[in-house]
Amino acid sequence: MARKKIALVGAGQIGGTIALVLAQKQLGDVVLIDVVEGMPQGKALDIMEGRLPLNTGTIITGSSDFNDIAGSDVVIVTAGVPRKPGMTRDDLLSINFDIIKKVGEMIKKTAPNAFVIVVTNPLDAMVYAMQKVSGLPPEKVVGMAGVLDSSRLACFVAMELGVSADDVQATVLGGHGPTMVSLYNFVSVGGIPLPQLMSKEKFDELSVRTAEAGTEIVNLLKTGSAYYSPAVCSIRMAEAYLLDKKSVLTCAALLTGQYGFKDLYCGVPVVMGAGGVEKILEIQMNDEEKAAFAKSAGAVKELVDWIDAKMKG
Ligand code: TXD
Repeated sequence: MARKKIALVGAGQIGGTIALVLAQKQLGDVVLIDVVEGMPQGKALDIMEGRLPLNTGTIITGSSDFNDIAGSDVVIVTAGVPRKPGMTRDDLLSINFDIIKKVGEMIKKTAPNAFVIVVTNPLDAMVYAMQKVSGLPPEKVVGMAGVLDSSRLACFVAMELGVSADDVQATVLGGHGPTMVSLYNFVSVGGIPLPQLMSKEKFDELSVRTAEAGTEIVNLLKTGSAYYSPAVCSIRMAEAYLLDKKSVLTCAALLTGQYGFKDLYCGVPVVMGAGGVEKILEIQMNDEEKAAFAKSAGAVKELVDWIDAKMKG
């Protein structure tokens, strides 16, 4: 079987970390692409030189030429400008839209069969733009956020209960922003429903911390945003696709009527496999959760309207 090709567009903090972990996982050869001349080449060579102790034969190359996206099986897009303290994700809208447009046009031309995972913020709007610009089937264009937001909630629950984080499953839906929706009844701790182990009041505190988790890290780092956990969450999605795992995870997917919304990317649970988003799962929420989801989707809609106007103009 031919080796898979994974293009990482954006070789900054998240892109570089993804390259290192992909080398360990040996899912395919990696090309790191960035506009900064020398940096992707340097990071690629640096990881290449660590392959003996990493026990891997993965080939990682660096490039400043978007043509090197050509023929990729998976493209993970982190290219853009990250948040600085005081900036919201939406402040990034205009700058990052221009970047996504360029990348999307190149994917359309050179890698039309790729599975595209967008990470760049504001996430739901950027993945929407990517699908429109690239013209790829919506099931092959997804946004990474729900895996991270759910992993953050699972982390906080595990810390609170003093249990192993990998025994906690959580589901966070909606847009990747302050309106994201953490679901109390959908957290399981080693198979035990969370309401049997934690009060709703305590959960609500953790849910607020989850919605603010990105900002908490931005404020600590001061020079950028989270990157280790976003990197490994992106890889979880690439792995689901490349290994046809049929993973059940939350990602930004194009809604075509599910949850009462149409032509909008928003975080929902899906089945992810070789077909990309093979199914959007519609789960039963209570009235409070439904209202919170509608509010969150409404916030995404405002950004999407901006993009639609920009694409027409
Ligand atoms: O859950 C999520 N989706 C996220 C998203 C979690 C954390 C961070 N999230 C967003 O990912 C963040 O707000 C940014 O928009 C992206 C990338 O974050 P990262 O921390 O990796 O940012 P860096 O280190 O600044 O890397 C971005 C790189 C940088 O090296 C630029 O030179 C490059 O993008 N860049 C480009 N590469 C290719 N092509 C173009 N046009 C380009 N412009 C900038």
